[in-house]
Amino acid sequence: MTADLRLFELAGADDAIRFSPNCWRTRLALAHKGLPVETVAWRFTEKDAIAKSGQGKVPVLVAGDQWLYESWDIAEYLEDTYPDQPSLFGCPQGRAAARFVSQWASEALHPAVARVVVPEIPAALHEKDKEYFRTTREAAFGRTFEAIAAERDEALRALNRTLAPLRSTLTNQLYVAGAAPAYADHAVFGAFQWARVISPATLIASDDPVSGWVERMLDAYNGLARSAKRMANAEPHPSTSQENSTMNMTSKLHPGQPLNPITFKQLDGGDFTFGASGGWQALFVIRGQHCPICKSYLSEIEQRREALAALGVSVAAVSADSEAQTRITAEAAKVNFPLLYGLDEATMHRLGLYVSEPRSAQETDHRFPEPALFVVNPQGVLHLVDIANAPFLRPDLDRIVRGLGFIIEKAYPIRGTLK
Ligand SMILES: N[C@@H](CCC(=O)N[C@@H](CS)C(=O)NCC(=O)O)C(=O)O
Repeated sequence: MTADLRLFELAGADDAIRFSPNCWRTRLALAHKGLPVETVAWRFTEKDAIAKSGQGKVPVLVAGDQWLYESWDIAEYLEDTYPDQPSLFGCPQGRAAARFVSQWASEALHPAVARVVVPEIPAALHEKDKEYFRTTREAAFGRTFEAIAAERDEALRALNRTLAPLRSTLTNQLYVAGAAPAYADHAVFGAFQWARVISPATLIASDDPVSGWVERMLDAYNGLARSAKRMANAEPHPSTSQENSTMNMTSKLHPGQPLNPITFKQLDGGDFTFGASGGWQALFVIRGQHCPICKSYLSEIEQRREALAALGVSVAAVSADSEAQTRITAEAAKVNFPLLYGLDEATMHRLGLYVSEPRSAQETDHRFPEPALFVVNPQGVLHLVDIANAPFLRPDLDRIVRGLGFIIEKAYPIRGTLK
């Protein structure tokens, strides 16, 4: 049985603007545990509403007759009260390490992000909070908001330096907690969600490994953080948004970096995720049902499927075809590995694929990718990349099998990682 849980969360003038980094930690921890919660919009000056907790800050979680506060203490409470739900820490050592990560975020990351976003917070606040916020924060900074805003460029450079250990960690693993998100991620990500909800500032470059992780965290827990309301000025302008610019040019993926897992559709109706299986995965991008070379190449892959499986490498192929077109391919090619569909144009650009316009309506009825091969390792890191611009360019499959055997047996390093 779960007690009814109520979470007091900091809100702006608009109830739906929830921007506290500490409250986001708790929201994500509750989602991780799969616990339903009623959230209550709370404002800085509404100290009475949380007086029963014996202090004046949020998050405050009300669980039955207990009034809990301090994001870390709430995380421990959730872990210990709901031990059968997915763990926030994994093990005692994981708990201790998560505590350090949470402290690092509170003591190093939050102040660094605050220098960038604090001057923008008053615009979001309820009238009754504005004076309180300015007075307390200017006293804490020892400077006016105007003086803080004037140092923005230096604040961004300092933030960039603060992020160094997070960046190097996420260069080698998908999440702070390892292969899947857990409390260490919630504790750090709260700061990025704070900035995302409140500020138009771009804290990190789109090719920064931290940026890929932020995207993964936005998608985690059914897109809980991504679906949060943002201040209107925090929404990216259409002409400068990353999504928009990547629609106009291909981007280059970097081997050696975690690949944001991508979900495609399977013909049996289920989803297939590439990039987070915990094993070696090879994904062949094919042009589609209209391409005879794809058909014969699929058969050639099928002939090596068992050899690859013996190495621990699973295989799938994906195209931009419809389900109906993919069924025709499946019947013609007779392969025993997943033939996936649902590769949309945004994903083609994100993967850096070359994209073609059909030469005529007879060729096919949609834009399609030229061939490519991606291999990710059990850590979800991109290990091999081959991207072609024409149907005749396909990697030699026997070399691929031998190469993967060599890579796996000898722990051969990822090549081509310099930028
Ligand atoms: N260490 C606390 C910090 C909580 C905290 O500073 N919360 C802010 C919102 S992010 C707050 O409620 N501030 C109220 C105030 O400044 O009066 C935690 O991790 O929960």
